[in-house]
Amino acid sequence: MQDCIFCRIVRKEVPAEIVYEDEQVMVFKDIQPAAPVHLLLIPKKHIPTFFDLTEDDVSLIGHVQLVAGRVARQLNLEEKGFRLVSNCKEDAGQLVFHIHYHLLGGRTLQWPPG
Ligand code: IU
Repeated sequence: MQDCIFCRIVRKEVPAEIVYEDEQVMVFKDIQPAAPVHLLLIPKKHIPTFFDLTEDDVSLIGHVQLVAGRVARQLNLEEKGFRLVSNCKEDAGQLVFHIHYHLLGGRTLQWPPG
């Protein structure tokens, strides 16, 4: 997608603090961190929302979650843990329509969210 901001980050047309990248996934720091650790994990493939996923994307989405655990371990979050959350469409607060997971950690998080 030409105009998608996260696709532009994937293509490195827009700067981001990338902490992990492989063929399928990119992980970078959120520009407005809500916790001491606040990363965004995205599939490089442009998929707007969970409603756009197909069977072909099952292993891709599984891979994103595998990477979440690995990156969190590298950031020493294994003992205390972290939250992995994804907002889907307007009522959930999705602002960027390219599927992404927020990985939040480094402090005690409240539940339920607002
Ligand atoms: P949301 O779940 O779609 O609301 O989350 C979008 C996130 O993307 C939000 O936390 C922004 O701070 C973040 N973000 C970013 O890290 N870099 C950007 O260039 C843009 C948004 I635009």
